[in-house]
Amino acid sequence: MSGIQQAMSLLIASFHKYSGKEGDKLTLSKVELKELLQAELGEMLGKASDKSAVDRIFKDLDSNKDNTVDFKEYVTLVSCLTVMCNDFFVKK
Ligand SMILES: [Ca+2]
Repeated sequence: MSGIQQAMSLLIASFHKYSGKEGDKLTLSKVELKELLQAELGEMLGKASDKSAVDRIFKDLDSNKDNTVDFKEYVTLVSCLTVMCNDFFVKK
């Protein structure tokens, strides 16, 4: 597999690792999102562990307002963070 294909399959696997924990297996609840943020993006997001930050991120990501974060909404987070990382390295 190419690097991008590997990244894609890791993104998919990482989502399902958390989305399958409770409720709908294909979406992230707020609890699942919090676990994902802390375990996978903790060092990047820093204060994502505090409750108001998680609430805000969840609200921002849930663009269709169905109170869950589906795969498409999750990919939006990952792509925004990826763009931010790229900007950081390009400007360095
Ligand atoms: Ca949603």
